[in-house]
Formats: sequence, C-alpha cells, structure tokens
Amino acid sequence: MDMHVFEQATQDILTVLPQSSPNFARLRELAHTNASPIVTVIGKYNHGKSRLLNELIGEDVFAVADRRETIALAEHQHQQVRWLDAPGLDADVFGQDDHLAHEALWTQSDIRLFIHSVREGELDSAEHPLIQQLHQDQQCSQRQTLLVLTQIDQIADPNVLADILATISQQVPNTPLFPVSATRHRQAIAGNKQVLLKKSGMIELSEALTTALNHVPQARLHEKKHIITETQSQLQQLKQQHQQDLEQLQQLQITQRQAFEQDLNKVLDKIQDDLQPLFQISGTDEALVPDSFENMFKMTAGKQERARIQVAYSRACIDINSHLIRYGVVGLPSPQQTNVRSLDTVMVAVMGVSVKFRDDLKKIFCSTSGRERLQREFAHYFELSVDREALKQNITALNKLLALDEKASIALQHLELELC
Ligand SMILES: Nc1nc2c(ncn2[C@@H]2O[C@H](COP(=O)(O)OP(=O)(O)OP(=O)(O)O)[C@@H](O)[C@H]2O)c(=O)[nH]1
Ligand SMILES: [Mg+2]
Repeated sequence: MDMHVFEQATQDILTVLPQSSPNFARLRELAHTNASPIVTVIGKYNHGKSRLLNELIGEDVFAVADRRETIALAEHQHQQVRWLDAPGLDADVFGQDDHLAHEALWTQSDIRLFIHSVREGELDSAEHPLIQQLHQDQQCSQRQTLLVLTQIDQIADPNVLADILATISQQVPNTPLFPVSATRHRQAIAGNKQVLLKKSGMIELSEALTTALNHVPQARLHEKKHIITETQSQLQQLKQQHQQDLEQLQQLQITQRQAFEQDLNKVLDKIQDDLQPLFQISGTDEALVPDSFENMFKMTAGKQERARIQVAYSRACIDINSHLIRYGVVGLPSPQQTNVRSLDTVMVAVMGVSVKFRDDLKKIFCSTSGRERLQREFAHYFELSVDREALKQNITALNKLLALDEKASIALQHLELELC
C-alpha cells in the first residue's frame, strides 16, 4: 500500500490510541506487500545464534566468536528470506542493542528462533518468561517461535543430554524442542556424512523452518486482521467511553441549570411573601413624602419608611446572593470587572445599589416582567460562572475527542480495506 497514506492513517489512529504504537510499528512492516519473510534469532550471548544462522544459510555470513560477538543487528538476505542476527539478550548494558533486539524480535520478525545452549542446562529466569511471552504472542499473531537447543555435541553423555532436554521440556510443556549441533552439521556437510547429518538435528530444524516459512503469508494476513480487529474494538470502547462521558456532562449541564432555576424561583417566591406586609398600607405612603430642608437632620416618617423599604430590599438581595453563592456565582466574569471591587458583584450588576419606594420593590420582585428579568439575568451570570464555564469547556473537549475518534475509525476502515 501507499506508505504515505499508511502513515497518515496511523497518525490519526495513534492520536487517540497512543498505546497501540507497537502494534502499528508491526503493521507498518506487514503493510509492505510481498516483503520477504524475516527470521530472527534471539537468545543469550555466546549460545551459538550466529553460527546456527550460518549453518541454516549455508554460508559464513554472520561473525562467530567465543565472546560477545554480535553487538548490533546484522541482516542477510538469502533465497527470499531475510535473516536477522540479533545481539545477545544480555549483550548491552546501555540498552541500545537490547532495543535493537527488541525491535527485531517484536516488530520485524515473522519467525523467531529462540536459541539456548544445552551447556547452560535449563532455561534461566530471563529466558523462560521471554519464551512464554513469545508463545502467548503466537496465539494472537500466529508468528511461530522455534526453541532451538544448540551445542548438543558439547554434552558427551547422552543420558545427561536427555536429562537436560527433559527438564527444559517440563519448563515449557507442549513446545517442540530442536536439539542441534552446528559443528556436527558443518562436519557432515564437509565430509558428506549422512549419519552425522542426522545426529546434528539440523534436518528436523530445517524442515520445521520450511513449514513455518510456508505459513508466513497466511500468518501475516491473520496478523494484519488481528491488529485491525483489536484496534477496532479498542477504538469502539474508547468512543463509547467518550460518548458516555459526554452524555453525563450534558445531563449535568441540564440538571444543574434546572436546579438553579427552581431554587431561584423558591427564593423569589419567599421574597414576595416576605414583602407582602410592606405593601399593605392604609392611607398615605409616607415613603413618598419628600424630605424638606428643615427636616434634613430629623428622623421623619418618610425617612423611616424608606429605611424599612431599603432594609427589605437588602434582605431580598441577601437571600438571592446566598442562592448565587450556593451555585458558584461568586463574581463578575473578568471582562465585566471594574477596579471598584465592592461593585464588582453580580448582585450590583443586576440589582443596582438601592431601592427606596414600594412601587420599585413591587416592579422588581412582584411583577411578571420584573421576575422574568431577574430569572434571565441571574441565569446569564450563572452560565458565566467558573464551574459552568469549566463544564462547557469539558463538553467542548469531549466533542473534539469524539471527532478525533471518528477520524481514527475512518482511518482504520481505510487501512482494513487496503491491507486485508
Ligand atoms: N561445539 C560447538 N560450538 C558451537 C556450536 N554453536 C556455536 N558454537 C560456538 O559457540 C561460540 C559462540 O557462537 P556464536 O554463534 O558466536 O554465538 P552468539 O550467540 O552469536 O553470540 P553473540 O553474538 O555474542 O550473542 C563460538 O565459539 C561458536 O563456534 C555448536 O553447535 N557446537
Ligand atoms: Mg552472534
């Protein structure tokens, strides 16, 4: 497939599923159609990995030595197969070569030859879990791992060798073992010795390898489908989660607003009730009698009445303000703020500072248009409060995530069409 298209699609998918990165590194390998199968040797240093590859290929292409030899990934193409000689698993303390071995093992290889020398006896605590991991991977990916036990010529006593093989067999039950000797194989080929060739174990290994190689095209198709199906279900789960989160937040948005409005109405009802006695007057409304110059410093009935009205108004404002605080409406939104802090409140913005006459109180709290104005204005500031803004931002963010999920789904459908 067009690798540019592949990279774009992969990027769309990994944006929402970054944890799928190793899977997509593998898929990138699989996307190269008709690429030769890759066989990787893996195992501890000095266990005979390079030498075994040379025997399988029939040429001394990989360096062999009695010490840590292969420190970088070496590669050789031979008869439609790419052979990768990985550094020994424990070759590099700094991790760079381990990283290469890991890449070769998990990203590149179609077939793994897990090499263990019988001179070391049973599988050790690093080898055993790795081979189990490889077998688990085989269940999903159909990539085969052959457990090759090298240097069998180094164990002179056949009973001792049989014991070692039996122990390893117990460590990894149901796993075919391929005991081999590269030296015997070399001698057998050089001297055309059939008995020694049989005793080298290389015939069985070659046959098993051929079968595995023949299976590679089918395994690759299976693996591509497997990665895509797995990603589809992860993406589906992610989408559902985001959808669910979004619905929850939207629901919260509605219920919070409803609760705010209902409680505000209760507060306004209470204020109306509280104000009723103030409206029941007989005779003149003293509050309307203006102050005269002579009365400037005297307590008049008019002043008393206006003070009563102002107190009732303040009480109403206090009731509303505690409602606002309960719902997180604590200050004016920043663009509306002045530098007079005491006036920077939603209450002042909506209500003004004072009311002295009964009619004004009635208009504000008891007329339909007055109540509607209060409901509208306070709801407006409620929506601008910090928590409500945050909620809105979360909803916007989730909508963006869902759009990215959708984009990833489309990219994945595209990859499925192209690759499977
Ligand atoms: N007797 C005997 N020696 C072997 C056999 N296979 C490998 N050797 C020797 O074991 C040593 C290590 O072999 P290599 O193939 O270099 O081992 P390696 O696993 O590639 O080692 P690194 O590259 O360092 O990880 C060399 O001296 C080989 O000649 C075998 O089947 N029999
Ligand atoms: Mg080597």
